[in-house]
Amino acid sequence: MKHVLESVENQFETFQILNEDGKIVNKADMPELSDEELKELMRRMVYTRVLDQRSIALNRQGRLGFYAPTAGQEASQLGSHFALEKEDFLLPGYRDVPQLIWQGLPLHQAFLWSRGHFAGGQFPEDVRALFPQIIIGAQYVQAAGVALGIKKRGKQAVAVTWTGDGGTSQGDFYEGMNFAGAYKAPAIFIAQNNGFAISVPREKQTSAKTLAQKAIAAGIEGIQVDGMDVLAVYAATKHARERAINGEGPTLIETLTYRYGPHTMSGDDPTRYRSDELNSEWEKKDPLIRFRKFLEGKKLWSEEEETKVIEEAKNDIKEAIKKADQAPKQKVTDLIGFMYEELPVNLQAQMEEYQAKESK
Ligand SMILES: Cc1ncc(C[n+]2csc(CCOP(=O)(O)OP(=O)(O)O)c2C)c(N)n1
Ligand SMILES: [Mg+2]
Repeated sequence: MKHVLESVENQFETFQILNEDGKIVNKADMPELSDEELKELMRRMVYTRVLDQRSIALNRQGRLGFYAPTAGQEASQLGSHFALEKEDFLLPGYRDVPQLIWQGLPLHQAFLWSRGHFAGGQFPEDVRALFPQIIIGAQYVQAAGVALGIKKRGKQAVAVTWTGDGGTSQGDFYEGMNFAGAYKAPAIFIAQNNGFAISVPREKQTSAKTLAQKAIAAGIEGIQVDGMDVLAVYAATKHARERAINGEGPTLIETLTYRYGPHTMSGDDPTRYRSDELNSEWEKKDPLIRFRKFLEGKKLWSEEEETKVIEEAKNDIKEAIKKADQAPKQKVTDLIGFMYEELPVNLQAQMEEYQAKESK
């Protein structure tokens, strides 16, 4: 038995295209991206890094609510998202707000979502996504259902979901993949392995050598990717999307990544469970540094361009937080009205009660 396990585990190698020095190490799998697309990828990563820094600052000033930092995970989040189409359906976790922004969710709405304002969850019609899932792993089951719906309607689209390494220890993780596999539903399951579920290291969460191998039991494809390499994440997701659209079933993608900041801004202190050595080991793998080197080598990126993106991001954020501040204070009647298409009898009574109170 051990022999079988070993031989399966040893087949999972980390897929990489761009090494830490920004050099192509795998020409054969280099995705076909135009110069403009390569620059757009960099633009999005730089912008998102600024958004993270500003969100942390805004949170500390008491101007944002719940916030889960994203720095370090840009290649994993944006490389995978860049391989998708507008008609694909996104099922993100609480750390995956950047994918929603690049899918078209206005920034001020993301800020309202962070504040727990119901308007933050009312996505524009053309943003095909659920708002970020807080229940660990639950989005994997939802993604299986959405993917099956897409298949039944004969649409050329996929359902894509992101969870963390901790999410892969949940029952929902296995149920979602198994169900989607059984129906060959067009789903892409992404497990962002940032090494920790809050303070619990990945090694303590499972005996499995890789998270990607967990696909095997569901009878679906699994791949482990260097999650600090935006080109590798993009290529793996693009390939998974093609397979899904062609009726070849779902894929599990494990991205090896790291979050530089705390788990969330609600009191986590990562110095209690992560060493400076570990932090600097991962900072050397930084997705922005390596991609910047790659682009500079091709004369596609400069300091001026980067400064322009940073300024643009800062301005957008300033405007968006102003807009979020102008949102009407939420009322109990908004909350009740938003929940159901037709109000159940018990809530009708509450609605009337609060309408009367709020009109005073
Ligand atoms: C079902 C469930 N159990 C526990 C929690 C509390 N919780 C919030 S985040 C988290 C850790 C998740 O870690 P991981 O999946 O690795 O994602 P990361 O935060 O590292 O992105 C836990 C246990 C929860 N939200 N839902
Ligand atoms: Mg994690």
